[in-house]
Amino acid sequence: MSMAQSPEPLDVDRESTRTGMSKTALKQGFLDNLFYIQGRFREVATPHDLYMAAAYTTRDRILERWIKSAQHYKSNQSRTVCYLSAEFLLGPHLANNLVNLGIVETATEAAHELGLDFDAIIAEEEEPGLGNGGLGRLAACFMDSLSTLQIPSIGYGIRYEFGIFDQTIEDGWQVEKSDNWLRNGNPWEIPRPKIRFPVFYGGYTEQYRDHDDRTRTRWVPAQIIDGVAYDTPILGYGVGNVNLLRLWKAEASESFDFQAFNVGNYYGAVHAKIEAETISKVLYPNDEPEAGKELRLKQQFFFVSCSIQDMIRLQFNTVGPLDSFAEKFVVQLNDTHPSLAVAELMRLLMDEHDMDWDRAWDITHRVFCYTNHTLLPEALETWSVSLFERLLPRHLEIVYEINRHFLDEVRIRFLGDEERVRRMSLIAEDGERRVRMANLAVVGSRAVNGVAALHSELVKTTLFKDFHDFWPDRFHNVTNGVTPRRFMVVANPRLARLISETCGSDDWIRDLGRLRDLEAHAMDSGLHERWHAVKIAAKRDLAAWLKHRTGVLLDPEAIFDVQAKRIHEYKRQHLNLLHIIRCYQRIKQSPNQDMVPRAFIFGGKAAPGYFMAKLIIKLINAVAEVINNDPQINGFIRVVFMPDFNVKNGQHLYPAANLSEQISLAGKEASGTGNMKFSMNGALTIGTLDGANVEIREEVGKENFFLFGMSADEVGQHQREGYRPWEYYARDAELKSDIDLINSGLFSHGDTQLFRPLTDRLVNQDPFMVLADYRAYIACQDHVAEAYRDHQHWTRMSILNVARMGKFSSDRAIREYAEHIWRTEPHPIGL
Ligand code: 6GP
Repeated sequence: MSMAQSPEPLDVDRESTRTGMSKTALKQGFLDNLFYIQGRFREVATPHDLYMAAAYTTRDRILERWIKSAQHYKSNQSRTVCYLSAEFLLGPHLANNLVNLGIVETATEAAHELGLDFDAIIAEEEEPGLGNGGLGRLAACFMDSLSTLQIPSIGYGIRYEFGIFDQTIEDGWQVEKSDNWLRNGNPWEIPRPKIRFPVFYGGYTEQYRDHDDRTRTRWVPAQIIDGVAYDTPILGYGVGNVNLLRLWKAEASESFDFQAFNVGNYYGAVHAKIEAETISKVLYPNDEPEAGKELRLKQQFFFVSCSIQDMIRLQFNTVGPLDSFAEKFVVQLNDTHPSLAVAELMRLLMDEHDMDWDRAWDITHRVFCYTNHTLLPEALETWSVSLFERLLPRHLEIVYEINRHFLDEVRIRFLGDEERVRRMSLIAEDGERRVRMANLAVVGSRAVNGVAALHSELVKTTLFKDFHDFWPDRFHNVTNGVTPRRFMVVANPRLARLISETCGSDDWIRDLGRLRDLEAHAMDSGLHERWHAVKIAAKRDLAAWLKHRTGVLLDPEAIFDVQAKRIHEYKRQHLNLLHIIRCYQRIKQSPNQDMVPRAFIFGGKAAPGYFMAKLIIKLINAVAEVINNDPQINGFIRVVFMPDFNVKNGQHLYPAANLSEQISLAGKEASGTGNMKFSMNGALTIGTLDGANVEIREEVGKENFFLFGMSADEVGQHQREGYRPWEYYARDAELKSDIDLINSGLFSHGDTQLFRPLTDRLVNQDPFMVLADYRAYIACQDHVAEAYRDHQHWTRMSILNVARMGKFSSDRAIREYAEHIWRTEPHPIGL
């Protein structure tokens, strides 16, 4: 090592290279990290080395705050929110952490002075895709808000070695590639090899007499696996608080079976290790999945058991005796995936910590709260009793016992109503006996909430009606929100700057209600011009990005009409497609008509086993190919499918959209959060009265929202009266001709069968009532096009959409949880 290659000492004065926020300190810190951690000097550093050095330099500054937070929380015995979630879809860390540290500009200048391309460094980061979408991304927004609101909290989940698959498009079809996100190392996590808990599976239970001669139960497992903690610091915006995301990795308790090794069975000796590690190997790629997979149940128990054991350890380390466990901790169950926690806490309190049933139950049912994220029946988890018993024999006993106590109460309240008892039971008895995880979560929790007003209402009146009759006070609504740090400041810095300049401050970033200050300027033509310029710039960026990745060139003057979310029939990407085909046919029929140019942009992954969703992707690409290459269309409308929609790529999409497609069948989308992200970035929404759309429309004003389609009530009524989609097909000539065009083979090189499963399903079954809403959707899209012609007016609506989005900050959502559900207080950590 020659001296010339070691980091050049800069004048850092008293400022530490690890904590200093000045440009000089950042530069020195960066060079030190490049040299001492990556073992590189400038001349030979790869882009990845530069990214790693930037990440460590940022992390150093977060760690200092983290230690302070941890010390404060410990000595104050702060009440702690534990957010249990099988998924955390975090998105890239670097840019977000720089924003939350408040050093974006300094860091950019520092990089510039070192001769580095900072945008390229930021783009180098591979995002941890530890979630499917909906509830996983919500968990990530909530972590950001918990820290920003200075609420002590721990996110608990699984450190999947492979996250959600990377999507590529080949010949128009989705192809899944494994997501090896840890391949190049993860600078944001800190392994804690000493924070390790045994997790049991299988075996049997037995009774024994303890030293006081009481009969007790113990679980003799067949398999023991270790869970090891990996911690990621989550920094709040502009505060000293750093909370913890603790993800568990599965390891064999002994990495080598020496017995087997000694008898010469080398492969057999490592087998146990491999088997153990499968548990945290891969995320199930199903949004709202169908239950049934043994490994998934193992995963759920794995992270739940580690997390509860960890809480008990923390309880002993801070407060002491377990009696005050429910005062120290509140556990939020993110959907039913972690609901085994109810039985696991009971087991640990009784079997390991000597409590009797009543005391253990008193603590347990005060600890848990449960959020429901879907009404779709196929997503409601149940496990066959036989599988459950084989993997978790002790938990089955506990579930039965909870059920016995619970159903006794039901019987006393509703004398003779055995039908109700049957419906409310934790065990489904019709057909194969199954454990109902949602019922377990409701019975084990003191609060249950839905994620938007309409959804929470439907939870009370349909899904959990019996439970609501029984415990009306247990049910709440907390409408979802998203973090404006990532989805405005990081994703759309131009817009953020314009808003701050217009409002005279950047307070809106921590208090999104302040966006209302924009309203006073909504008529200001100067602002209109700048607003429009910001949008056009984002559209140009996206167009360049898409051109590079797909070869399709979009016209930045066209309406950017975007639908980006998981591909699912209930979200109705195919309704959007029918409109595109309508536009195409209109141009073909009268080529000279005066139409507003549009770019239709799709993004989203389909579950690998969901045939219909994959066929929809194929159809989008097939329609794109024909329309984009038709000389008569001449680029007037364009269709493009953005491959691999994830958090990072989404950040290119939200700022560039003019129109946000939120067109699910009313009653099916619990909330949606993409709807919020688009609107915050100045897109107008075309949508049904579903999920949070209802509240978005209330906030932005009905004149600034394109509403169409049946309401949830109308959907129900129509279904009760008998829905016959073929009648719509037969009666509406345009609809018929759009569907017939798909069947004609035009989009499939003459193959008239390829899309038949899709069109047949629409005409014959149409479970998500695409045809019933078709006419209203087309009419509404015509309004959109007309409205877009008046640029001034459109821009004004766009400004008002942003100005009125305050409610949809995840800070507001977390404040509501804290006040009404968790009863937690902020613990500010000074800077
Ligand atoms: C999703 C819902 O589909 C979506 O509407 C909602 O915005 C999101 O959760 C966050 O609340 N549901 C899921 O992701 C899911 O897996 C079991 O539900």
